Amino acid sequence: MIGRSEATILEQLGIGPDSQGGCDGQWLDTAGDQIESINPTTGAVIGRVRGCSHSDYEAIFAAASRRFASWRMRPAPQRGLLVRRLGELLREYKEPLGELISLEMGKIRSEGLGEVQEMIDICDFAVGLSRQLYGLTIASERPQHRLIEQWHPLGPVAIITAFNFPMAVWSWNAAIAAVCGDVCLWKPSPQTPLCSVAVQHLCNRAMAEHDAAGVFNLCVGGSEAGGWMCDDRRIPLVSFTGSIPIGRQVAGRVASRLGRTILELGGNNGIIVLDDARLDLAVRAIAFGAVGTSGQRCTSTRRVFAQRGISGPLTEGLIAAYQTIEIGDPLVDTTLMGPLASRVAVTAYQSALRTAVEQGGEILTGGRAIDRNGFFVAPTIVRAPAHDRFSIAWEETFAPILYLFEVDTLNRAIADHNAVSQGLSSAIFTESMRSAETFLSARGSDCGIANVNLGTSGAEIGGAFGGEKDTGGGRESGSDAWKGYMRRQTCTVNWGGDLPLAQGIEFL
Ligand code: UN1
Repeated sequence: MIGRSEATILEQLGIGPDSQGGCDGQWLDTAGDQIESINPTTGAVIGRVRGCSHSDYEAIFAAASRRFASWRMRPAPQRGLLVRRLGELLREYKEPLGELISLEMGKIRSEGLGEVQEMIDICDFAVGLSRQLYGLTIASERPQHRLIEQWHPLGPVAIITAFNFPMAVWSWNAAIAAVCGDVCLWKPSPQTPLCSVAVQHLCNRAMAEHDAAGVFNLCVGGSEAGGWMCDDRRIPLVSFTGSIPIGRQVAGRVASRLGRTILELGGNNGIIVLDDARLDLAVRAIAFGAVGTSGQRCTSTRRVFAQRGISGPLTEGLIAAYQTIEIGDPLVDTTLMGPLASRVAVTAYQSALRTAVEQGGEILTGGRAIDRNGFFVAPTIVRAPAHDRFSIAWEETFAPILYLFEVDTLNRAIADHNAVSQGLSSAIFTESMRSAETFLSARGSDCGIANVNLGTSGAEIGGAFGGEKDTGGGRESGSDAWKGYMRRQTCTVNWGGDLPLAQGIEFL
């Protein structure tokens, strides 16, 4: 089946050929640079968005900050109602939103819909959370004293997102921040401005119905706009998703004014497959991890460490699976792999493969750009020499390139797996409890995510999402990641008639 037309999708979402990229509940007449949205499947322009100037940014900030003054005092379960409404709207518009993601970013339709589902899920999670922002009561050492910990809203939060999850990354931050009592300023990737405009339209409706204009704000722009947020002392938290080099700059700039960051940067995710693994599961998981989203998830599988006994059948199984992958228009139902996001990404793919071959890698399947409109490449498997002599595999190339290593032991596999600078997601395939638990133990995977008998990508929103080392250490989404969006206050109340000092100190 062929997907609906570009015009139908845009019309359903209320997006015209020219949009404004600044909004605080009302669309601003923005005066920044015009950003073109390109369809990576065709290379053609989908629409244009006018970015924000510095004075647009100031106007949006002012509205957000005015809203914060009242929003922080609204009871959290009532703040949850705004997010509940947003979740309802996302359900209603799931199809066109998912299809817009495919149009503007290139991921296949079912993954686009899956991305919107992640937004719906995080809204549900945040609504529940709005009644569970618990603090602790701690035993005080002093008589007739009560010692408690409570959590307060932090302030205006900047959310800077990447092209590969052009809607969901925002939601993992914004839904949680909103119930925590923060207001949000979103700077999306300039590669996917229409996705942000579409989501903001829905935010506007939810905010209008809940007297909450200024909670979700949009500020489309390039790196300059991100810089305004990083350097703005009025913004206590910058949540940044993107590359390690830019993340380093963000971390430095925000830290120099002693602000907080939540960083979700690059991954270089590996899967260990031991001789006793279920081959069928491993093949499917690796294929989805390496080829899904055309290898452009930060959780994409990039390295496989196969034990010697299973390496042959695994390699054959993967090559066979790759032959069945249909590449093409991401809105066509049978397509399993769409284009890369840009021409630059195609060049990076080609250059990584050149280096891989120079360093002794052998291309087993794929290995070339596809000659057609748009930014298409063939998914590629490279048989790699020893990990420590193959430095191209230490880098994250945002493309469907999989490096296969052969290892003798679990210990060798873990050592090689952990030898890279990134630490986002990891997995092992084995039927042995001891091997699986070793991988999950303190001497096992050093990543923020470690899975057994499933792949590296496709995490659920209920867990905390993020990674260690150069991945940046931030956690978003579920579990107790909400604490990153609030300020903790320790309060001691003396309800007695005396003034005992802690640590038994006598004074006056
Ligand atoms: C990303 O690629 O930036 O675990 C996030 C996953 C998705 C999130 C990916 N839930 O693959």
